[in-house]
Amino acid sequence: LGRAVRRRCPRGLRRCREALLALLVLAGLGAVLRARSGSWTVETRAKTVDSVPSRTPRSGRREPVLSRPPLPVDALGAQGEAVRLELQGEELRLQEESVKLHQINIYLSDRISLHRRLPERWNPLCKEEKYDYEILPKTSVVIAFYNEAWSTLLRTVYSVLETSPDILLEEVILVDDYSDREHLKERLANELSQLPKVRLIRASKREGLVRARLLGASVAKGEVLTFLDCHCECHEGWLEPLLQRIHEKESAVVCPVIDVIDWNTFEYLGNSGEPQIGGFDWRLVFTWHMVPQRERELMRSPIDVIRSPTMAGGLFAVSKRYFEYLGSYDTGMEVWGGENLEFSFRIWQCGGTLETHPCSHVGHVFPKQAPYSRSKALANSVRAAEVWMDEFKELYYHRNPRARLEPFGDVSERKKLRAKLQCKDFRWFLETVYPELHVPEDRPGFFGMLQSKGLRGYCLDYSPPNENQVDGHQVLLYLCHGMGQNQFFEYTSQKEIRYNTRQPEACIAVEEGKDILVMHLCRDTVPENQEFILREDGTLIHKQTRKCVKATKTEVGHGFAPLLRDCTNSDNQRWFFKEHVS
Ligand code: LR7
Ligand code: MN
Repeated sequence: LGRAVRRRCPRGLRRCREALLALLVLAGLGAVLRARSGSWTVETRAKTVDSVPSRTPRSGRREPVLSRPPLPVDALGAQGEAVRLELQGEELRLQEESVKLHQINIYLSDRISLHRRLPERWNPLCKEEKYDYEILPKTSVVIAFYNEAWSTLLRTVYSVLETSPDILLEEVILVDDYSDREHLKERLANELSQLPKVRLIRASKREGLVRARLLGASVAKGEVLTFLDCHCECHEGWLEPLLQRIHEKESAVVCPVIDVIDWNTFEYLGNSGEPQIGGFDWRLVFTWHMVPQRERELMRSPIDVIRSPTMAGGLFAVSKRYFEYLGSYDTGMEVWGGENLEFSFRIWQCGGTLETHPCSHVGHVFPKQAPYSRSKALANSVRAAEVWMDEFKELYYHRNPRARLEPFGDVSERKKLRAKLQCKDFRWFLETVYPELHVPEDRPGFFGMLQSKGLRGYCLDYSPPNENQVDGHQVLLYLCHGMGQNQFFEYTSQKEIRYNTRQPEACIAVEEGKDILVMHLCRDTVPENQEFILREDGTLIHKQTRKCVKATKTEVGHGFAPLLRDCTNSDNQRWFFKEHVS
């Protein structure tokens, strides 16, 4: 199992007091000027290389708050490798029970050191970077938690203390969002009171992650707020790049690269390649993307910051002052969900930038499935849509008609904030920040459920076995449910039938010699086999084969599928779009 744990000595340190003083004065002056002017100066893309004018020699790494205790050679998962315990009987039962309760293999987590060291998974260039430790702002790390398991929570805390330079860490604020598990009461308070710089505060009712984080932020003393989830492990050197960037550009909100820690084996799946950036689909679900070429061209080196349209939500650093200027969070959001897109839209539309720093890596345990109810996510997303998306919110409502009916409370304060900060509109955001996102046309009468006239109550339905792999599978017919999602299609002026609720977007296609409809990825120029003619009488003709789409009995799915047949004028060959079931 375990291998010897390598330990490195910190490199030599150097000081640069004068530079510190001069910069402090300048920074202070800048702060006063900006605060006075009332609006935030929108800076151009300041870059790591040339934004620090006089290059004072930067010092090497600094001592962390706590040093890592040495690990036994055979310690489980000590190097981030996958661990699979060979269990039987009672032990196996306990492991399964822990997975049921936390959706994470806590039985295993409890057996992995709280002080393990992650293997290095950053771009080797990151190691060469030097930082002006005396000049960088200090940060308060804010970690909200709700009913988290002991070992994942404590491992998060230790990893922050053991990877963050003492000089940069103001404090770690843990916010207990009204957990009811016994181990998080006295026992946790006692444990944390032994640790330097760690504070524990408790909500007096369940606040949800937005207000819990704000509770932490409200007592934070650091100049920068760094938010983390409560089941993270920080990689060596994770903090400096975030603070360095905010030091250069106060209106930059900076995310680390989020590496996966496997919920079952606790394997650390970090990699040193190009990180992914955040987007969303028209259900307002967060998505990951490759870095687009246009952004790559702006980068001066592989370890330059990468601008990202959205963030996953849990892990980011922001200047406290800028966070407050931007209106922190929408406190009308409950429990979980939506706040990440809302904040992302707000950052961009109101003049900030959202970036990922390739040199900052933090591992996050992605649970098997959600460990608690996330039913508030819908209302939270609606709040985000109502305040920030202008007319584009309709594209969301079309694809999720239930959202339109969801009570979402009062957003008038948030709209006032938007007006006060003179934020740009959503069209600007789409065109400038996220041009890769295809914007549907949604022409009246050409989107929604595609219902069969002959086979009454049946609609085109696409439910690929894997959410993230939308292409290649057959389109079937199921009873119309009127909830958008997997029964939502759009017929475009390019004559495609697009399945454009999620990403990547897929289009209905017919493969050579076949009579079934399948999904292929959409293309900029519509391939012949993806072209359909929808006549006014509802006849749907596949242009290349001149055949008609017919609701037909089959062996698959619920027994019906759209198949290509010779055109006969029957009602089973007629189709019409409907927005709602009536
Ligand atoms: O009611 C709650 N109160 C809380 O304090 C619910 C949650 N929380 C805490 C919770 O204990 C955790 O520390 O808030 C944090 C986030 O909750 P998770 O870990 O259950 O969320 P997640 O990791 O599944 O979800 C991602 O999206 C969320 C949207 O609301 C938040 O923004 C999470 O922070 C975010 N996590 C990440 O970005 C990590 C990477 C995941 C991805 C992609
Ligand atoms: Mn999480």
